[in-house]
Amino acid sequence: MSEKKRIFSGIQPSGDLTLGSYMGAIKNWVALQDEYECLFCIVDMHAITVRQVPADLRRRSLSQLAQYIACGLDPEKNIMFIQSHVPQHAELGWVLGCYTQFGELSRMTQFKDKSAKHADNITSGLFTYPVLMAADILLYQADLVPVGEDQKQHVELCRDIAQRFNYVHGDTFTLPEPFIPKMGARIMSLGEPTNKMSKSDPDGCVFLMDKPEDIMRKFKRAVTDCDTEVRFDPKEKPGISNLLSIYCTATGKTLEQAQEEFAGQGYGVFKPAVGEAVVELLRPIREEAERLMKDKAYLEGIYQEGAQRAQYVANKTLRKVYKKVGFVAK
Ligand code: AQP
Repeated sequence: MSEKKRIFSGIQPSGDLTLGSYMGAIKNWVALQDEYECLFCIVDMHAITVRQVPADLRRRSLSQLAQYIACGLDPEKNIMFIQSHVPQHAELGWVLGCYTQFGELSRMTQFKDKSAKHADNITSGLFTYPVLMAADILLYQADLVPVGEDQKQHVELCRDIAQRFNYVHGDTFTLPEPFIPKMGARIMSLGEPTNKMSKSDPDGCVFLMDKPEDIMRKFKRAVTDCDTEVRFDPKEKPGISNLLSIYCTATGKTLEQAQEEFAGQGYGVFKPAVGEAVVELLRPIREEAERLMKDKAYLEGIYQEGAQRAQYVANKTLRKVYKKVGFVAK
């Protein structure tokens, strides 16, 4: 690999890709791919921290790769792969778990939220998920991790684990920085604008593969407030503020420009305009992803080569780690 700084990021195929994951993460991946050496992963091992239907998980993993490419990620430039194809993730995950405190994991907001949502199936995998995520990042000595706001806490924990390991065993891991966009870092649900837009909440969520008529319907129904003013004020007007963020991220306009554009127009004009901006943003992505999904051999070639290239880098780190902790060389 070259001397460029390195990026690692991934998304779970636990549901279809959403407008939230696009605006919070993928959009930045595309913007940074020329400047950095990038690894983009489909983190299927994270997805099984909550129960999945196996056939759906398989289908979504492949479709996610097609959507990554359709969003503008160049498979020639970037290493794109499926996490379970690179066993070093699980191997480093085990070692790092021995450098992570129970108390640290108990404080993770996502664990608290997800264990409340899946109260009948709170697995140890769900609890130790951030350790596997730390392994994902540290294996590749990533400098930067472009994620949405909700993942900031996990990247900070990853730094703490790396720092602890480095302190005990000497310099081993690069300390990664989270890279969070100024606009679009936290896209909220269209049905419940005080909650994050999540793939597990299909009512409040726009999927990248949604048809234009579905997108328009979702935006026309988006929950707002009983006022009429299109103004950015997340506390008083969470629904409208969320729509403004989406509109600005989709069109590249500033909040000031957008507020001026819709001054005195009311929600009846504003909501469909946001819908149309998103339809135009997603149309080429959906069409290209549908085309790519018909070429399974092409996608297979990309994830197989990606796994090979990823393993080469991952192995170097893992060998170093195994030596440092005192394992006998093979
Ligand atoms: N609503 C969002 N706004 C901004 N960024 C978001 N991301 C996710 N939702 C939003 C970012 O996209 C990446 C997706 O990561 P993931 O799918 O691996 O994790 P997640 O955050 O658990 O996704 P969901 O949709 O919330 O899944 P479920 O419904 O299964 O709980 C990350 O970079 C994330 O920050």
